[in-house]
Amino acid sequence: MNEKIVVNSWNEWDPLKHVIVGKADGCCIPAPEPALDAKVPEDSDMKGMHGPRLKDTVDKANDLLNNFASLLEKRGIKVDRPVPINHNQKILQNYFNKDKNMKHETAPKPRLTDLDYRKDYLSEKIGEKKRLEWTEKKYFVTTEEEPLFDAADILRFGKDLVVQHGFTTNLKGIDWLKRHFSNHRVHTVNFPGDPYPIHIDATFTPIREGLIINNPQRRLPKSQRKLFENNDWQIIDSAQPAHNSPPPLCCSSVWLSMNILVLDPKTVCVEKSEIYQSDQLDKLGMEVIPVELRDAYAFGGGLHCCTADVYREGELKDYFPNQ
Ligand code: ABU
Repeated sequence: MNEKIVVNSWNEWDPLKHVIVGKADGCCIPAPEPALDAKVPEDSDMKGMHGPRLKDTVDKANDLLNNFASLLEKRGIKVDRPVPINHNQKILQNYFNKDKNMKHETAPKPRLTDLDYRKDYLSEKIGEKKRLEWTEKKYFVTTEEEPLFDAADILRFGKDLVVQHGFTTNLKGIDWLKRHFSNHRVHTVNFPGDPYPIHIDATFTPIREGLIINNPQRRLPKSQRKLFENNDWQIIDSAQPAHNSPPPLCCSSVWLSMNILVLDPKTVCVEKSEIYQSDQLDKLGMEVIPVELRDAYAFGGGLHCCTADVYREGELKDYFPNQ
């Protein structure tokens, strides 16, 4: 029972050996709050709805997540599953007091090697409060009072961490990361094409050393490309999504097409219906493993969102010696 767990994951593409796959149990449609309103489109079917999700949708999402977990296990990857918690309850702590939490995530997203889950959870709660202030006052300054970051805004490239500044990660949060990861170089990026910058993992996706796909509606500005260009990394437009709209009661965008899980530098899991993204990755020389997950998107996102690396073979490297 007291099995020692080694956490080691320095980038997004080294061979994956141990991972967490989320569960849909207890997930809710989040209760309305101004920050959420800003993210959910006017014509969304989520408007005016909140509370526990219907059992048959939870069961369907769990079937898909279980199949995904089995597929990974069959490939020799150790898979852990979280213990479900009841999200439909009051939250009260230093920064946040909300009658109904109603979070809807399928998994924690601790995509850094030594951030603990609680920190991630707290930062998410602070994030909701701060986003609310941002939405009401309409400028970023109010979000800069306290450190706020979300691990899903952070990409690991060995010694370099690339962090999106947006709704879920503020500049104070990025300063916090700089202080706590003093052995790393932390780079701030943003993607002006994204009206609600929440999480980097449907925008900028490393495939393997030297190659990144970038959402063509949210291109990295030229001024922020130097790090990659100076080190001969290629940034190419991703393929278009296969769908014109997200599935029902889902607050992520259609760009979950890019929310993929790289198993090793030659193998990648892509959502089964995302035929254009699969085709592009196939042409880039990857073995593409189709994974059906679209009916679980509403529970917190795609293949990258619902997983968290525990162990990838490999060590800390410097991919960007020319800073
Ligand atoms: N976590 C990915 C969601 C980003 C998006 O909706 O585009």
